[in-house]
Amino acid sequence: MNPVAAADPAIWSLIQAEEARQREDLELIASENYASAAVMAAAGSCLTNKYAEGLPGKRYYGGCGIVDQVEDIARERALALFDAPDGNGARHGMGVNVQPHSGAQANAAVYLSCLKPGDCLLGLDLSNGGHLTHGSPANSSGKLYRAVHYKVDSTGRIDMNVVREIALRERPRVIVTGASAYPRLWDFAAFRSVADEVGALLLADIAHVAGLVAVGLHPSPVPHCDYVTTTTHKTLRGPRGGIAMAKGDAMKALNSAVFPGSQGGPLMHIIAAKAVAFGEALRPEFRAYQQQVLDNAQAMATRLQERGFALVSGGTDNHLMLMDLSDKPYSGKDAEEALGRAGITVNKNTVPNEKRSPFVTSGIRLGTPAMTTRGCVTADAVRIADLIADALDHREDADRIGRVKAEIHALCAVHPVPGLV
Ligand code: DSN
Repeated sequence: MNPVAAADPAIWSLIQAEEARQREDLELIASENYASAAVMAAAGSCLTNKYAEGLPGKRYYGGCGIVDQVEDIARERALALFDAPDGNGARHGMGVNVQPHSGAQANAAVYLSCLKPGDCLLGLDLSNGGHLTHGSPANSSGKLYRAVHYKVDSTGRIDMNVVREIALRERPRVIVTGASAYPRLWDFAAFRSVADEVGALLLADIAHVAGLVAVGLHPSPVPHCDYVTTTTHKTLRGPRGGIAMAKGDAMKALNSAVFPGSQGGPLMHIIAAKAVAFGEALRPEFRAYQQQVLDNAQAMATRLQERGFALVSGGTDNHLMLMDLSDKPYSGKDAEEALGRAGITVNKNTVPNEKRSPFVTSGIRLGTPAMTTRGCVTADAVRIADLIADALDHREDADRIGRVKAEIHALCAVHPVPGLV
């Protein structure tokens, strides 16, 4: 019997219910994925019992000899993934801290390491696809620092001339690249040139595209940026968590900003799970997986547009797309709810020039990382796009929604989640 089942039937039954939901329904939230059984086992290991404040070889606790080796392996693998993007083995001099509990913690640590309260930070506007930690007034990044924002243009893309104009006017200390809902590639070299012109530091938050960056299917920020942060659980397919990288001497201040600056003891069980995930990402199969993520996103985007749905920027270059429902008689919230009834999990999302509140919105965000992990290929992606269109076009028709749900559940049964079998 599972020990949780024996000790705590209430929690066990909820874990079982959530596992059934993950198995049976189709997960299209762009920031979610299914970690492998090995990653989950490491996250559930006895390493949760160990305190290890400090860094390997420089801890404030005894008994850290073994977890030191775990953290060293995690750091080496992270740098093997991200610090040598040119394909010739040459490193760019990045260091890495694998202790941030999340992407938000990683970003907060970077800011703490290089900004003073009141310094200016320039990032992508939240309602245009940016992230809370890129200077939203609701987040410490927008409360402690003077945050200013760039937006996408009328085509849904970032216009570097506008970014440059804002940077010349505002003189930010840090320019932040990266997003939660931007379907196009980032031109890190162009951002570097703007940063150099105004004397700013450059941070790339690659939380969404990290898996694509790791295998060379998205340009790498490493040659151009002073700092790179990412979560480990999205396209990278590891445990929930973050890492923070800095070039050269900046790593020392970043390490101090993680601990003791903003965190206490590291989660050694999660660091072990990160190491396992990085090991998986270094294997050739991971590149094939990321290519399929892209192929599925292309197939889905094309079919949705054929079915009359507008996508922000007219398509996608990465793992996600943003459906703009402004021309439809229903909101993003309505669409999320209708797709939920059909067994398809998505999130409502603001679109550029949003007229509705963030709790209602005029868009939904779709991503292919999780469905690709369960083995869906482009023919499945086209069919899923048709089922999404059917569910939205007939969202008040319970029979039609029921038929979509039955087909989605059949598709998911044919493609079981590898970590849950
Ligand atoms: N990064 C956000 C997302 O993309 O869902 C969560 O903070």
